[in-house]
Amino acid sequence: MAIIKFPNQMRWGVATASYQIEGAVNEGGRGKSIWDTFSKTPGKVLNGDHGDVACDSYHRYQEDVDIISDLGVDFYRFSISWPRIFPNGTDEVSQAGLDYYHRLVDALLEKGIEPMCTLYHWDLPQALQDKGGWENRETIQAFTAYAALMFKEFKGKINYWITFNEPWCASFLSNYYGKHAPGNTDLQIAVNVAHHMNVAHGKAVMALREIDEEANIGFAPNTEWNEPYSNTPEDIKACELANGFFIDWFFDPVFKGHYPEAIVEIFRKNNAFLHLEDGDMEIISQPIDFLGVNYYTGGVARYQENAGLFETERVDTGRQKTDIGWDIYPEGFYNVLTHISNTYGDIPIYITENGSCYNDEPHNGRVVDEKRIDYLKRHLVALNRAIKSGVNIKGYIAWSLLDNFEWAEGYSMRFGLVHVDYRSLKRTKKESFYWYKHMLNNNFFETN
Ligand code: JSK
Repeated sequence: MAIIKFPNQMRWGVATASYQIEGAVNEGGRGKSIWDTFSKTPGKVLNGDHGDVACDSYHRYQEDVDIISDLGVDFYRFSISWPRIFPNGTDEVSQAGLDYYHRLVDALLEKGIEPMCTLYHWDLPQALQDKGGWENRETIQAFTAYAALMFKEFKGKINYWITFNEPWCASFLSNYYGKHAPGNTDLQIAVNVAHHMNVAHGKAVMALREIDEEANIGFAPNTEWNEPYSNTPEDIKACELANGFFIDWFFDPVFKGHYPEAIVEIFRKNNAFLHLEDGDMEIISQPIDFLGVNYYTGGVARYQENAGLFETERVDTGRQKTDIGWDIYPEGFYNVLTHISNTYGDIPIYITENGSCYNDEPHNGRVVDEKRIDYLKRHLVALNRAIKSGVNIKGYIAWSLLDNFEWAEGYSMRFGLVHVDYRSLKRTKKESFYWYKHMLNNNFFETN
């Protein structure tokens, strides 16, 4: 047994995203997003699930804010649905959409909860997709206008902004692997999309500097950690590339002002090329205030000829998995954080997502999700080790407040600290909710 104690300044939170929880897709003048289209396309989402109702947080936000307040966190990380604000992506603004987020943010502030707001958590207005979406450089300008409006509207209320959540998912998973909206399977499109999102990120940072000198801004890439199966140069290189696809590809442009040559070379071999315009890299590499890190999983990997873009394959070493099939790999969390700190310097880091999928159901009003508590503890130990090693960790935000629409997995995969019954929409706090509440009340916990 050991006592794991966090610094007193450490801040804690819980996260959600608009399309995953809000529902009310036809209310308040909201326009369609690419996830409305994708989820209604047969075969794209498990069981034909979609976000029409989701957790109904559009109507139940006050109940959700009360739950967050009871949890006792400092931060609530949520996202704004771009098509609630600009139903057609650009031009006319929906006042009802703005009003909804003002009600939510005011309810948070009323309870002393700091809002952390993500601008792009994957729900692009369908009207923009109809004009090419993120493949089209005009979307950069549309995003900048949307971001600037949000900065003006919420100045003094929202002091933490995240431009893009998991740009790897929004570019490669969505446009090369075809698993998320809009569902393309073309590496050139994915590379263009990734680059345009990076430019849009930089433009939004520049807009914030003009509008609000007090507020902080960052982005939240998703990370994985692949540990080489052996110490052969082939396995080591394969893992560097696999990790670099998530980390270097998205971090180097922002922190170093260039793309990583090894990965550019692999794309080139696959006939996908970077198209840069003058000034793009200066825009992308604007200084940011903090980095968000999302981490869920990792594992052991090795070189395998012709295995995907990076000729890398995961090896099942018999580790435990969560219910979504992802390896539980807390050492990878420690390795990602120390690697980022060593490579990119002392930037303040918020863990913007970490959590686990376990599909426990209520029995007599209780959801006994001991495995989620165990996952949390093991990742908080890894986080604590990273802090002790000098990584500049400012906060930890658990994914997720609620069970919700888990994208291509629909409602079948539950990540919440709070259970949602999708028929009655009743919320039930899980044992992990009470564990987290108790832990952050104390700022320490005991391992067992
Ligand atoms: C969870 C990553 C944001 C928040 C959470 C899903 C994810 C994923 C999911 C990779 C992936 C699937 C599957 C198949 C093919 C490529 C959300 N985070 N979340 N984060 N990441 N194979 N390649 N070798 O809901 O909204 O890939 O991959």
